Parts: sequence; structure tokens; C-alpha cells
Amino acid sequence: MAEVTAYIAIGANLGQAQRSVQQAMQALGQLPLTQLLKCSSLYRTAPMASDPSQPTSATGPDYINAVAAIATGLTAPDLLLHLQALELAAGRERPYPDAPRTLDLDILLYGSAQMDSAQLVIPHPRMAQRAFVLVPLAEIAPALVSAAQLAAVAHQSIEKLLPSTS
Ligand code: PH2
Ligand code: MG
Ligand code: MG
Repeated sequence: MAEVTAYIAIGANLGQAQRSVQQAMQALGQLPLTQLLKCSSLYRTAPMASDPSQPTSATGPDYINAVAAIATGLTAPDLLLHLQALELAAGRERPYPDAPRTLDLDILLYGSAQMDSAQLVIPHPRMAQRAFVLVPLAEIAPALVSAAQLAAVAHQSIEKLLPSTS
């Protein structure tokens, strides 16, 4: 089975957010055909709007964010289905865009794949605009994030909470 290294962004800002993020990391390692390779530290970040022209759409408590690296034999669409099942199991609801959430799991990178379907766009189209993605990604995969990319998001508030446990 060919294995691909994929990077998953983890976020939560409802309920026991730190716990949800840590549990999600463990759950990623238990997906079929999948091993957990690396986890970033946990970070506290202010809610950001997905659409910068709608800055008020991001509301609610601060997020806990992290990034995990996995090796997986799942296809990207199958990985997405498993991530959505983990979100649902964590009580995820989707009342409106950027609504506070108990768990969000986004595929950032899937090997060197590029895809653009109605369900899945890889690399994640907004990753370069988000310190809450780039900072933890740079922690576990420094070669994947340039200094210029980090500088471009340096004004966004992000606070390292807990060191990585792996
Ligand atoms: N996720 C979003 C929108 N805004 N803001 C922060 N700080 N962290 C997130 O994970 C996040 C967000 C959409 O998924
Ligand atoms: Mg997201
Ligand atoms: Mg998502």
C-alpha cells in the first residue's frame, strides 16, 4: 500500500477545546491504514473570518489550533470522509460559515497532490493566509513554510500553549 504524508489542521473553539484537539490527534493515528507521525504544539488563536471581506463572521471564544502529520494509505477523498466522521463524533454542527465549532479537521496537504473538486481543494486554499495554520505547520515541517510566508501573517495573534508530545 503506497503511503502518503498528509498534514491536517485541527481547530476547536467550543466545549473542552484543548481536550478535543488532543483527542483528535490520537484519533487520527487510529484511522485505517494510517499512522500519526508528528503533532505540533497547541496554540491559542483569535477567531479569523474565512472571507476577509466579512470580518464580523468570525465570532466566539478563542480557538485552540494545531497541525498533525500522518502517513496514510487512504485516498484523499476517503481521508476527508474519515475526518468528517471524527468531526461529527465530536458534536460538530454547521449552522453558518465560520460558526464556533467543537472540532474542525482540514486537509492542508496530501503528499504533493493538487486537487480541486466540489468536496475537496488541496492544498488548502486559505492556508497561506492563516498564522494558525502556518505557525504549527512550520513547527513540525519547517521545509514546507517559508520565512516570507510566516512574515506575511506575523501580525495575527497566536500564542503557543503546550509543547508537542511527539
Ligand atoms: N477556522 C475557521 C475560521 N476561523 N479562526 C481561528 N483562529 N482558528 C480556526 O481554526 C479557524 C478560524 C474555519 O475553519
Ligand atoms: Mg477550517
Ligand atoms: Mg473544515
